[in-house]
Amino acid sequence: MKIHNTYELKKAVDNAVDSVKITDVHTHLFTTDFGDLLLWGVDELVTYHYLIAETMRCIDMPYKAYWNLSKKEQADLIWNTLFIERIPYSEACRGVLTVLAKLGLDVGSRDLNAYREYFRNMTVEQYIDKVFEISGVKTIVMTNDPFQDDERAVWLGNYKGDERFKAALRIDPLLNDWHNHYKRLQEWGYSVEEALTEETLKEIRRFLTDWIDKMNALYMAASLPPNFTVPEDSVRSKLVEECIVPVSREKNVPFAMMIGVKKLTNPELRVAGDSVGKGSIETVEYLCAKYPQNKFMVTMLARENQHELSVAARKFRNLLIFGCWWFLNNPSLVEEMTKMRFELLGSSVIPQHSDARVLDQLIYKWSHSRKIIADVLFDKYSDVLATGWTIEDDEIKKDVENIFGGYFWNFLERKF
Ligand code: FIX
Ligand code: ZN
Repeated sequence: MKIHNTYELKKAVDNAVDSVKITDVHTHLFTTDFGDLLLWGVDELVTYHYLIAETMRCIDMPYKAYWNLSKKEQADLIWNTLFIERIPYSEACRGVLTVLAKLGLDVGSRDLNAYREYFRNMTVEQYIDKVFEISGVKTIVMTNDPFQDDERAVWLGNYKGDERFKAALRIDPLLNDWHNHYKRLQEWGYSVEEALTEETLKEIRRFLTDWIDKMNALYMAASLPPNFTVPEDSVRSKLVEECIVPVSREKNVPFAMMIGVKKLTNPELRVAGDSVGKGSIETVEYLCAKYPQNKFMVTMLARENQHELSVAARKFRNLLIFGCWWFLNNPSLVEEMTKMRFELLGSSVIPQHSDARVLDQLIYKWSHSRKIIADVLFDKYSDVLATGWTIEDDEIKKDVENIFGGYFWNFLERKF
């Protein structure tokens, strides 16, 4: 049906965005095969590391004392500090309230114990179904690291899987800390040594191939520091060009570079202690230009990298940019980045991923992002209509399906 006015446009955009089934290309969630690695429920939600960082700003408790508290005590402390003593309007705080509201709980009661009751008789399987239904997420991509022993054991044991959960092979230890991890590959039967001999490089390629096959990984990924540079005279640069790139091309799986993390800026905050630094767009441009048959997915953590990354994506069809990552996943920056990306790239971008670490977060991260992306799309479509161009509601539906996952699946299929 042709759209005749902004009322019909708003309705068509809201219907399409509210009903689209999402592919979430980057999360830290796990199938039930992995047991406690899958975090869920209100205490995990309230002790999300974003909220730990925000709480520790407000109290003088020694970090060590916080880490010695039980999970319930940590949640009680965070709840009291950020939700009772203050109005919870940071994005991570508001997210908790959105989850509680979407679950139909009495948010106004501010009663954490009542919220805990809700989960008392819930099984994880029931809750996975509920969260996928409420959030409108159809498929999530996990972060799977063979160097994590408890996770590795499941892959080597009786992993059954769940159609809704896909795998991504995460290789930070290999790329960022080869010196301390090459012995792991030796233990696992790969004839590597610390020096990157031809034999070692061949065996690293075999390791990557084995795990892509074992996991049926959709892509390989690594979180990389602001100074990540290729080419340079370094182990990491050699591993990228001699191992990651050839295996990525041969298996036709993208290499996802997540650039700009300053690890443990405050080590006492542990998982909450990482910060951000501007990365090198020249490295992204170099890799995309030198390896046109390879596919690269890139997200950068610094706001300062966003415009040049969008311009780089204009230059290279083998570059797919994704998400408003971590410290960028706030309404003001999601709107700014989404507008810029749609204006520079049209729909050939993945505007968002959730990065959910706790299952429940799919509900709020996607509720918040859907609204912003819908508003930006409405603006863009309105501008198009204002020229006299016509738009059909089916075209809007197709465009929305594309940006909430279709373009990602299409990118995985493409061979350059
Ligand atoms: O490297 C990553 O995948 C990051 O997303 C995480 O390490 C980070 O802690 C996070 O969850 C951010 O949202
Ligand atoms: Zn992540």
